[in-house]
Amino acid sequence: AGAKPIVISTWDFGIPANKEAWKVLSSGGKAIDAVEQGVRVPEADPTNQTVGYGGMPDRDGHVTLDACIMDELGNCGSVAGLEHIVHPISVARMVMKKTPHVMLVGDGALQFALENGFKKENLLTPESEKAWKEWLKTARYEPVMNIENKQYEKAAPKTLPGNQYNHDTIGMLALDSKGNLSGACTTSGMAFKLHGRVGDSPLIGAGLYIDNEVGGATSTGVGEEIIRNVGSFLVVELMRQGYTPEDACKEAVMRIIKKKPDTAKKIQVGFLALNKKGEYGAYAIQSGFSYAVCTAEKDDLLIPGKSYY
Ligand code: SD4
Repeated sequence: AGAKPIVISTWDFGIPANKEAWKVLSSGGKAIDAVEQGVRVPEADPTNQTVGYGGMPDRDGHVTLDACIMDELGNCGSVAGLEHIVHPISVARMVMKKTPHVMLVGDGALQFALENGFKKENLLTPESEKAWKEWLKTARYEPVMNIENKQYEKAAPKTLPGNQYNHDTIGMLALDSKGNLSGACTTSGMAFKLHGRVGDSPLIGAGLYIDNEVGGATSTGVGEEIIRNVGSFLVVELMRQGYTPEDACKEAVMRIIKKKPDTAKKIQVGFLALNKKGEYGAYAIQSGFSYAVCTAEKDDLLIPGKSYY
């Protein structure tokens, strides 16, 4: 009790998302409500081509969304490959609340959403459709780096088909005034992925993990490498052993680099962690990763994540 609330989230679009989450936290609300409200902001933003509405489609032109949410009691809900719904995070929360399951996928997730009052909408914006059609000309699947990474923008310019807007999931972690932790993670996944491909973001333990005794972690980047290492769970378990949030994120990144040094040179993966005391940290393979922090004192901070390269 008597904790100082804090919310942190991935990338610069975490700033407006944190603001929304902060409204909940600053009025004494629950972390689980804060993270849901927070990530709904980028989900609804059509200019954000990596989350929710406006997200990049898969190679067949379908916008398929992945999201999960986890609370302080270890309750969790998740959807993967969900089409036509602007707020997959709220569907994930409903899976958590209303069903005996953790995860729904594809048509079943859509059916569940529609039965629960979510509206069916077209998520493919003209901009994302245009980028997809451009990509189809070569149809090369080369997920190279996040768009903020200047160093790699040269090698893989945004204009090069297949490289646009590939990794920018929002992962958010919050600690509320009662000292409870929750997290949310939502994405349209890797642009131009195979139809049916699921990333780390909707997988509890990979894209997100919360243990209210210890802390929480979330991830962004090439999901396959995060899944292989059960990244977010690993970060939380390392914090349990006494690692600081940043050291835990670093060790999780090092596992990826150690196992696949050549792959790691060419991809981005970043972890973000928050512990029970409200201490936070991040670490990424490549430079260019950033995260947003919001507390009563430090409103709207954007922090460059440390990185291996
Ligand atoms: C995925 N991790 O689907 C997501 C993509 C991502 O920043 O994080 N982008 O693999």
